Amino acid sequence: MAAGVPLSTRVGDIVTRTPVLDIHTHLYDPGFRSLLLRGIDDLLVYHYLVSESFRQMDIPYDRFWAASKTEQAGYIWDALFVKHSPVSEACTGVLTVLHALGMDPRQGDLKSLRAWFAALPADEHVERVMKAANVSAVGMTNSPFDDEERPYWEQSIPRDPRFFAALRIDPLLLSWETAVPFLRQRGYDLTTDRTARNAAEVRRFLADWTRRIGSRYCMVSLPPEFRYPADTDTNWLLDQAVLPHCREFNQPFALMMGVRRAVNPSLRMAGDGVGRSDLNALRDLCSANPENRFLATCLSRENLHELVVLARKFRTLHPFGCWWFTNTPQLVEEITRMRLELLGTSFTPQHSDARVLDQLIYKWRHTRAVVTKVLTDRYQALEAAGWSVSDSEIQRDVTELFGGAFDRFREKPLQSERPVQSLD
Ligand code: RAT
Ligand code: ZN
Repeated sequence: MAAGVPLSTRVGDIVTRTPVLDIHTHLYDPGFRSLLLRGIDDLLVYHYLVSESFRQMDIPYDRFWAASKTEQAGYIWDALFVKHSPVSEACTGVLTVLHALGMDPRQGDLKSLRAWFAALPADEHVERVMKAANVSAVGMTNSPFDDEERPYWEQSIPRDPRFFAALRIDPLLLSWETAVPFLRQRGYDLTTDRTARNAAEVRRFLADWTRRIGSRYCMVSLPPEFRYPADTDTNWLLDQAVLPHCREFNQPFALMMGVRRAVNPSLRMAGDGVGRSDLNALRDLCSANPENRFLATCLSRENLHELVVLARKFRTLHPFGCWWFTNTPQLVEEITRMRLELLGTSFTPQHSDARVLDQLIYKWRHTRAVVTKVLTDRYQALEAAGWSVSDSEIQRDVTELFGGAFDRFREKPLQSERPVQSLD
């Protein structure tokens, strides 16, 4: 880049140009047809906006849920965009999307926005959004327990290689008693007893699904009450089935810690909350399983400093993302700054958690703005210490943050991290 170009511009250009590998979303590849959510109505009925809109509406929960998606979108638009200024992060996100796609929501109404999206075929829509978001690959969340999703895997559908699979196993680890009949119905011969034979059947299930979907990692979200070690089905399943499975397939196990499900069930998917986790569990998981690799993110802001310190102690632990309630510019800045200052570039700053295709645009534009700001500050600190960074070094670092570090971590050959015995 030409001499005299400000550091922030150099960093900003590289951050904007570098494609990102989005390691965790709830998107589906277009082959999954109606499971791929897209367009204005899906953007508006996003559960982040549902919970915000109820704060501004008097409509009873039941009436809202009985309404069609179009009507629900109308209620939310009216409450959050017409009657109030859309200043929250999730609202601003909708506007970032529309603006990037060339629409002015102040001109016209929801009807004309709907017509614009309706004219866009899914494949073209995917191309357009991935280009605008500059996303090269998208990690899906794939649950064999999901009755809508499973049939797609059971027939072979044409796959878009940019969408990769991740095996999600919350029901297995968190509701063993109901997971067992589900597995039995599908040909796995097991009971709820904690026996070696049952663990072997769970491993067979995990192996079958890992192969069937081509999963790149295995994943769970955990409540704040999660403890390890503990005398629970969850712990038994982890020790006897899930962690051995991840070792066998040389794949990381991803933990999303601190979600308190159904705090307000009337809000349905928007009703989940947050609780502070006990990260001693993660520490003990890492130290008791030195041949496993762990990806981890926490929902509680209070846990995120501890997570970074733990990652300094265990190179088998890779922090990722600013998840859900921490995905606001202020918190993304704080968390990313802290991670860079304590870990250098050996982490993945963000995943989008997009549920609607178009959200890739706003989630990544907003993240890129923060990453530019924070990286520029760190490079300025280097300059003050007499070390000036070249564009190729900036590029190397951004590539690392936008998927490179994740890929290297994921593909690391299995090796023992057993503590070295002391000689005395
Ligand atoms: O961020 C979200 O959309 C949440 O609803 C959750 O799905 C969370 O990301 C999860 O993966 O459990
Ligand atoms: Zn998620």
